Amino acid sequence: MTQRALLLVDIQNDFCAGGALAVAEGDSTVDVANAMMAWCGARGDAVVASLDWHPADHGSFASQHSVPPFSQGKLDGLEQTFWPDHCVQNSAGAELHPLLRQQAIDAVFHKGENPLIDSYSAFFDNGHRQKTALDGWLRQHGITELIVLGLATDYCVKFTVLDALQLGYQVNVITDGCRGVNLDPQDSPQAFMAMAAAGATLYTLADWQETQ
Ligand code: VGL
Ligand code: ZN
Repeated sequence: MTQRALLLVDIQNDFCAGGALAVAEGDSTVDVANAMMAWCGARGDAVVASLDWHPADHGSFASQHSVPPFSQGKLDGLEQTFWPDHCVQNSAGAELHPLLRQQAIDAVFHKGENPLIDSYSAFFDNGHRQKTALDGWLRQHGITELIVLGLATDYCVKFTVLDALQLGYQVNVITDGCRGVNLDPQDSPQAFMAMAAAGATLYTLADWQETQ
């Protein structure tokens, strides 16, 4: 038996309805997350969550560069989309969605705290310069397999999944538990294709519950 963990990516108010960087249907990830937490809880699987957790002057914010939100530029030498201010540390927008069953979460991992670089992946910043505590925690708990869902498909879910695969985890993605920003409407389907091509297995919640 492999040790498994459910990883909930950035299911925060700012990515949901009314939030600063609201993703279409972002809220609909919550029911899927709660269903998966119940499923995993019943089997003794760990549940962890990542939080996008930016200082108010984060370099990924368009406001810091006097450019329009969603414009493209460079940050620390890397291609960067400049976002509306979002997930500012300790703000209401950075809190987990109120309907998420938070009591079932064993550990929370913050990312995006360094104002000089963005961090889509829950494991590394975008330059792969610094690691979060997530990989160490998973290894300490003997976890080798992940089930991933959350926000946003085309950014934080995608890069979290690609890093997890590179780190050697077996990765399952619950696709209907994810929603994307979709600056281009093809971004989410392409992100799922990239995850699958890199070795992730894609399931709907119903597929997962039927086959596992
Ligand atoms: C995210 C854009 C900026 C995400 C975070 O959670 O996917 N996207 N910061
Ligand atoms: Zn962010």
